Amino acid sequence: PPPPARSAGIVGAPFCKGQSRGGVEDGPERIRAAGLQRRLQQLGCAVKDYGNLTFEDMSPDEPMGLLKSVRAVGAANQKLSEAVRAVKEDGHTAVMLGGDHSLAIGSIHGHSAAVGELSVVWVDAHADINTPLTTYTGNIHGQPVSYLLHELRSKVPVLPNFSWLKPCVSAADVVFIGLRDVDPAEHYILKMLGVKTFSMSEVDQLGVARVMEETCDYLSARGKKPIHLSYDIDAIDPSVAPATGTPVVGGLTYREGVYITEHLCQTGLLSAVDLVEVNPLRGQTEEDVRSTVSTAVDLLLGCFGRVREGNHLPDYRLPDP
Ligand code: EXY
Ligand code: MN
Ligand code: MN
Ligand code: MN
Repeated sequence: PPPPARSAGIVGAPFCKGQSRGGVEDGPERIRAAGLQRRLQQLGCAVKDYGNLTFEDMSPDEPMGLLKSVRAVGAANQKLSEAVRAVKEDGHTAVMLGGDHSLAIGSIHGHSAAVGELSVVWVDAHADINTPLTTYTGNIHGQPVSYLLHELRSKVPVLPNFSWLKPCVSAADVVFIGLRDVDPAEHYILKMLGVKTFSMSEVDQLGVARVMEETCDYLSARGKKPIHLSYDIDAIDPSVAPATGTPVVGGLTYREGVYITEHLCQTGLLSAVDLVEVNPLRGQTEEDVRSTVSTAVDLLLGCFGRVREGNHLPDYRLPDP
């Protein structure tokens, strides 16, 4: 049967202050320039592009201990949360183009504000579950999950420009895929909360098809909730997606990465997608950037029904001679 009609509501979030490398704010424009909208439409997907958010300069934004750019990250995510909520209320599958992964705070919060309880699939080399007190880099892109989880509420202080944020996700509704660079405190938290994880070891052991079957079985056992896919491009191996701020060897192949999106699409529950950490300035060559951006686009297309056997629109007719 043809896939159900879908519509994508795209929000660009050109924001980089959850980490310290410039360039990641150019992700949304590069991904759009690679033809995202046209290629989604070729799949029969309706597209509304809400454009890019603009973020005010928050300076002075003095570090709080190690934590960097707290006020900017808080304000940006508050704005993003409202934007994603509006996209969901308009009836679209939300697509948030980052920007760095601190933006998952606002994206997931806004998604949840619109639809209620969520399942979250976090595809990343990293667990991004440091708290403001366990981080040793001070980069908030390594912390968003801790801000979102009910279970960590007492471990995350209320920070400036974050008073709007209430935890909205349960640890049992989250699955991580692709982990291979996890800090000791993060590992402790994952074990303490019993979070479901498929590190690269499990991807090797089980294969991606079984990882996805188990992911969806695990999540649906708690009820079929709308799925939020938060896809960090650094989950993909740096040989394929090198233009990112914190590359880690030993990642997902292109095929494994795309398979994850195809499988989640087929659940019919995919309700919002983040595509983050594409940093055009981190490529060594233009080919590095092209390969990274093109992979990002293909991951998004997989979320909206692209299958590798090919697609045609339902009204396609063969031309008569
Ligand atoms: N765990 C390290 C930190 O907390 O800074 C590295 C985090 C990298 C996060 C990237 C976006 O996924
Ligand atoms: Mn720039
Ligand atoms: Mn991440
Ligand atoms: Mn990462």
